[in-house]
Amino acid sequence: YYWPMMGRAGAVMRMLDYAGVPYKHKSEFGEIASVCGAFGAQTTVFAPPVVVDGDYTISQSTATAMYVGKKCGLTKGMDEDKALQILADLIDTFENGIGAAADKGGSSLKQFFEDGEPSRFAKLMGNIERNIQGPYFFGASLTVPDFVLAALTDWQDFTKLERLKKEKGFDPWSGYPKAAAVVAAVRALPSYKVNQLQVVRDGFYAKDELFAAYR
Ligand SMILES: N[C@@H](CCC(=O)N[C@@H](CS)C(=O)NCC(=O)O)C(=O)O
Repeated sequence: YYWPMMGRAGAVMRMLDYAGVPYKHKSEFGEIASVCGAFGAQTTVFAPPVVVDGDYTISQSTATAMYVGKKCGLTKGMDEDKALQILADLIDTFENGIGAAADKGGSSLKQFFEDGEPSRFAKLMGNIERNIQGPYFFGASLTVPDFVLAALTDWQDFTKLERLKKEKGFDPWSGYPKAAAVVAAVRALPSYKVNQLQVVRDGFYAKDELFAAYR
């Protein structure tokens, strides 16, 4: 259950696509509301994405990703405890980091990315980079954190960072070759290209003001 886009459900859908596991994406408001506490349902999950697998229901993008990734067999070489740390680190870097800074405006985003030696962003991304054994987080095989990194990067790139690079010349990923390679590898999967669902729906692209205030 998720809105009609990849958004926070991106990792779950990409893993199911990659593993060839059939699923139904329920994206209408009434369907989403029927399972989410946020919309009044008396369930144990609050907000989308929600995964329902038989009589098992789970939410939170990171928890759903871990549940689905395990079901899809995307665990080869993965240390599950360390993977949970990495998923939380990724949320801190992307949602609580980039996303929260951008919500405060362009100058906050610039400060987050570029102020300090190293910047807060550089410290967070340095940690992510050092967690990638190479070529993927846990070595030779794609596992859950690789798909979560790619989904979070897709969201930030498509909502704002590709435009930021074009207009301001700042490429956040240039200093992190291992992370960039993970994202490129996931984007190059045939299953990634086959699923044409939009990553971002209208209304979620960063506004002109953000770029104007990035100085
Ligand atoms: N921390 C949650 C955030 C969930 C969330 O904010 N979901 C959004 C869509 S991406 C939503 O529709 N929330 C409804 C609400 O909070 O009322 C996660 O990672 O899944």
